[in-house]
Amino acid sequence: MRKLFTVLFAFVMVLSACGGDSDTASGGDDDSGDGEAAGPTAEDADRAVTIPTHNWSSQLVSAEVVGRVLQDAGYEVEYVPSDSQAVYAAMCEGDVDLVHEVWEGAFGVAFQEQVDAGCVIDAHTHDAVTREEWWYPTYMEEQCPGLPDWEALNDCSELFATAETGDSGRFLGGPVDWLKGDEERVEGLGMNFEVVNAGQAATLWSELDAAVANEEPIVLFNWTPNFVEAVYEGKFIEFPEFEEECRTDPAWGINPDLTHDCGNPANGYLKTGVGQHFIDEMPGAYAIVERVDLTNEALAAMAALVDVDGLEVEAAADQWMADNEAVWQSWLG
Ligand code: TMO
Repeated sequence: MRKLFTVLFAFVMVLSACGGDSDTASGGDDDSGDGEAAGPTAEDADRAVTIPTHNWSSQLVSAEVVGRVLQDAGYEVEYVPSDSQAVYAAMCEGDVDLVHEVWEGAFGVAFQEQVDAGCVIDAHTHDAVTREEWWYPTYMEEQCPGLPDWEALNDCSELFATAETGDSGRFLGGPVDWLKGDEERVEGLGMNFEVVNAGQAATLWSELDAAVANEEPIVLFNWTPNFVEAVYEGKFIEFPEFEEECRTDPAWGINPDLTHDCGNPANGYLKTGVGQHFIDEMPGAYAIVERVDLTNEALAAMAALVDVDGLEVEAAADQWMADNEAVWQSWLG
């Protein structure tokens, strides 16, 4: 019975592939006949795969790597610089095909909204386990006993005060499109801190470097996997443990009147999301994208090639691909 179904299904697939949907004409219907290699199939639309680029190093390098793997298989690729929150609505609308670094802490809410709407598909959970949180260099533990506990940090808030923040401590947050709920957290937990957002990721790293050189107080946004752990010693602040309700239900947690009285997920996911339109229009390309798997080691290495070794994104992708040929070859299937 199962065999019969398989045969019938295959027959229907052949019929529909031959049906020649004119708006999904083949881009790479090669007639070499061997038909084994991954690559554009008769069902793939003749257009470029659109990949968004964002404002942190591992994403830029991995976007380049994913694009080159698709190109290697015969697809065209187009990069679309995108806001890292708005990209999920853009993917729902069909303006980009995939987001291959969906970090739970920053983008879980925006991503899930589109998954719930049915236009974005949760295509893969990467091997990487992620954390995005307030972070300090280890020498702060001498100046501020009790770290990494958040209440200990709050008791030391004056240490972090600057002319800009007056009597409040200064927390250096990431660019505003990495929505972390930092201001809401400060309010929800009643902390004596002011959030100052960096314009770009590079500002985080240059301020960290300058503070470490003189062992000056700093608490800033950081994440893992990243290059930072290989270069600086430090820890994440331990806030009350994350639960989904913390973001939505004021009654949850130690503050009965406000949300965000907790940290970000300590063992967050990293996912690949794709537009349903992409699966429909480019099944061959989707089959490759679905196999892309990023590990903590891969992301940290990609970030380090740019932020430690100073390579341009394209050169970093060259290097990572040369060092990890078996990994990306396996994505080709
Ligand atoms: C999404 N990010 C890794 C910058 O937190």
